[in-house]
Formats: sequence, structure tokens, C-alpha cells
Amino acid sequence: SERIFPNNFLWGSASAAYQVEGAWDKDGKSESIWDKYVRIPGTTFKETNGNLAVDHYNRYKEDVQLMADLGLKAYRFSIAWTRILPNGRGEVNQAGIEFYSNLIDELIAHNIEPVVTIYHWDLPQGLQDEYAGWESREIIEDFVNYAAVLFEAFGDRVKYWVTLNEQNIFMTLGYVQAVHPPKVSNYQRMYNANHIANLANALTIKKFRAMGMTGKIGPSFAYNPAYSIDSKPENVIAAENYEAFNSSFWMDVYINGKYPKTVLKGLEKLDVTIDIRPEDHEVLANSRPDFLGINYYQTNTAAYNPEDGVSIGKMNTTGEKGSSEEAGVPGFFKRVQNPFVERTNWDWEIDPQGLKLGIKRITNRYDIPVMITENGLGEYDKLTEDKQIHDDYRIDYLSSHVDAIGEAIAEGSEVIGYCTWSFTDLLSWLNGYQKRYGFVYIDREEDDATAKLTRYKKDSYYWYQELIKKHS
Ligand code: BGP
Repeated sequence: SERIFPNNFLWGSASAAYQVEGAWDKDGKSESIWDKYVRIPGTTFKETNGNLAVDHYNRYKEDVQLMADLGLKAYRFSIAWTRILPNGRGEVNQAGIEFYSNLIDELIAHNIEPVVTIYHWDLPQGLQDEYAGWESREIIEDFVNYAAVLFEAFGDRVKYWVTLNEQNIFMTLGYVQAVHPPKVSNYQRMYNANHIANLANALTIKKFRAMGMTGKIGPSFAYNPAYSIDSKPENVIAAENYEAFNSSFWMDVYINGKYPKTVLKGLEKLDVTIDIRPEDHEVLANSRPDFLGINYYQTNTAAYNPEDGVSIGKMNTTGEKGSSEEAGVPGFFKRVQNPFVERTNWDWEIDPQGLKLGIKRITNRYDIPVMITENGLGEYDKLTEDKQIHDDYRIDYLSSHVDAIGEAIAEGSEVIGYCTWSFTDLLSWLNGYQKRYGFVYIDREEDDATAKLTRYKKDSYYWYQELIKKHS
């Protein structure tokens, strides 16, 4: 059959520092906003945290060996800013550099391409205390300098860089829904912090190029393409608003350096004005990424939401199916259930065709290569008595999404890689350890004290192994 996926396609898998490493206070690492946040009672499922996580910090060699045995071509992981620059800036912690340097060498020795995320949400707490983190323009210089330390240390070996992971998620969950640090619910503050993050992203890309780095760089965006619930015109317009407010608002800036005009106008109705200064336009322009990272889990379906309609809803962080509540922006849109798709136990809609739609929209609107930097299914998994995990539901999920990518490529999109979320099981930020995503099962529940941390290959591990073999 015709070869759809190119030979050098990055068949990978992903993780993030806070979710796998543990060793939260070891070897000179400082406290991050997540280290602190999880200690506030009631913020996470059963008060779980990443203190131990899956102990990847000490077991990275075993984990890389599991990746190599699978045949992984790429591994996306994030670097903890707090390991590299414990004060957020200034003196570099050599132990931190050494840990990631060893990990990178270990990957390369096993022919696995490292894909490095510079920021996956674990801001140094010191910077949050000092100047309110993303709410201050002071962070821009600190962030760019942090990135430059990484480029300098690892740029000879790392060819793929992700600037910010899911800026749209850490902004909306941190500053509107108040379920991530800094636990704020204020549109005005969110949109200003978000603008500052846009500037940091753009200047990091500029810095990368100014330093003569030869690799590729881009942000990872959490894209939930929007549908209208039906063809009733007011619902279709609500879906258009949904796509503009929740997706184009970020992607347009990344790629074209401009916010969509209808959203800026719409924000006036919410009494929000973004502090965009004249010199910012120049910063946002000419920083087009080399690729757009897309984290895809689901589509969202929108309907008309009256002026007195729903606003901040409720997320399902317990795994009790059906426990989430409708959310929206009054006067613009609300999110409703799609009657045509199934949902996970955490109420995430399962929609492989939505991934194809999302990739095609990006190609048509931006004409930029895409890397799928996350895609996966969070579910309860069961370790059988003979130590097997029969996760056929995950195989179904992943294989249908791979097919959808193949279709998008066949229909004219450029996709350079696919990283599943996740390689091993890991901490789900708000949902504890019971919501599992990995190819490799980790023997632990919520309590660190009873964690065995033994690694077991799931059925999906062998499925991905075969898939990569078939495509190589
Ligand atoms: C993305 C994050 C990941 C990961 C994933 C699954 O938003 O980038 O870090 O956690 O979603 O989400 P969850 O753990 O909430 O199920």
C-alpha cells in the first residue's frame, strides 16, 4: 500500500517533569507553583501530588530501556525550570543540567529523538512570589534567559523544542476556572497574563534563531476543534465564537502575530482590555514557529448561550462519569454534549475524526507543519493476577486517531510526528494516579507510602511496537 507516513515520521510518546520525575526537592531543585499548590487541601483528587510521582528521576534509564524495547522514535519530555535555575534566574544548578543531559544522551544512544518542552506549567514559586509570575512583564526576560540556558546546554543534541505547553489551558484553568495555580478567577487578569506569555513565546523563538540553533521550535496548543450542535443559525454562530475565543485566539497570535478582531471586540463586552503596547506588535510579528504542536484529546460542541446563561461550569476530576457541568461565556457560546460520540469516565468525548478536522483546519488557515505532541486516553486500568493489562479500549482509541492522521496527510496536511500521552502512567494533575494514560503500567495508587512503582507493559505497548515496526 501507499506510504502515507513519511520515513522520518516521529513515532513518539510524551510526559512532563512534574508528572513523572518525583524528587521534588532533590539536588538543588527549588519549589515550583505546583509543588506548593498541591499542598492546599482540596485542590487535587485525594490530595495527590508529584512528590514521588513515578520516580522517573531515579529510574530514567529503566524507562528509556522500555522505550527502546518498544521501538520508540521520539520521546517528548519537559524540563523543570526549578532544577535548572532554582531562583528562576541567575545561577545555573549544574545537577539539574546533568540530569537532563544524561537523559538526552541515554535517549540518543537508543536512537530516540528527544523532543524537549521548555515549560510544562511548573513555574518557580519564587517568581510567583516576587512579581506574580505570568502577570508581570518581568517574566519575559527571565523566561527567555532560562530558554537560552537550555539552548546553550542541549542545543547541540536536541532538534525539536516546544516553548510553552498548552498556554490556553494553564491560563484558563489558572486564571478563570481557578483549578490550577495561581487559583484566580478573573478574565482581565487572565487575558493580560496570556498576552505576556505570548510575548515570552515570541521572544524565545526569536532568541532561538538569533543563537543560530539549527533545530525546530514551536508551542504546543491544546486544540479542541469546535462543532455546532446543529445547523440552527444562532448555534452555528456560537460555534464560530467558540472556535475564535478558545482556539484561533491563541493560534492566530502564534502564527500570524495577531489576535482575531471579533474576539478583541467581544472581550470589551466582558469589560476586558488587553494591555497591548505599540512595541508588542513587532515582537509578535516575525516569530512564526517552525511547526505547531497540537495536543488533541477531544472536540467540543457549542450552542447558543444567552446573556444570563451559564459561565464557569464544573470539571469531572473524579472519574465519575457524567459529573461535569456545562460551561460557557454568556452571550457568546456554551459547551454542550455531542450526541454522536462516546465519552470516557472523565467525560472527555472520543472523536478521532475531530483530529482529522483539526489538522485540516490548521493546514487551511495557517499552512504550517503540525506535530501531534499529545493524544491519548485516560482510563482506569486493571492489573490482572498474572500481571497483564488488557487495555483494548486504549488500542482502539489510539489506532483510530493514527488512522485519522493518515487521512489528514493523504488529504494534504503536513504532520511530522505523533506523541501519545503518555509513555508510562503518571500523575494526572487534578485526577490523581487512577486516571492512567501509559503504555507502561506503574504499580502505584494515590498513596506514596504503598507505591511499588514496578513497571508492567500493557497490551497497548505491544500494539504500538507493531505499529511502529509496520511503518518503518
Ligand atoms: C494535557 C496536559 C498533560 C496531561 C493531559 C491529560 O492538558 O498537557 O500534562 O495531563 O492533558 O490531562 P489529564 O491529566 O487532566 O487527564
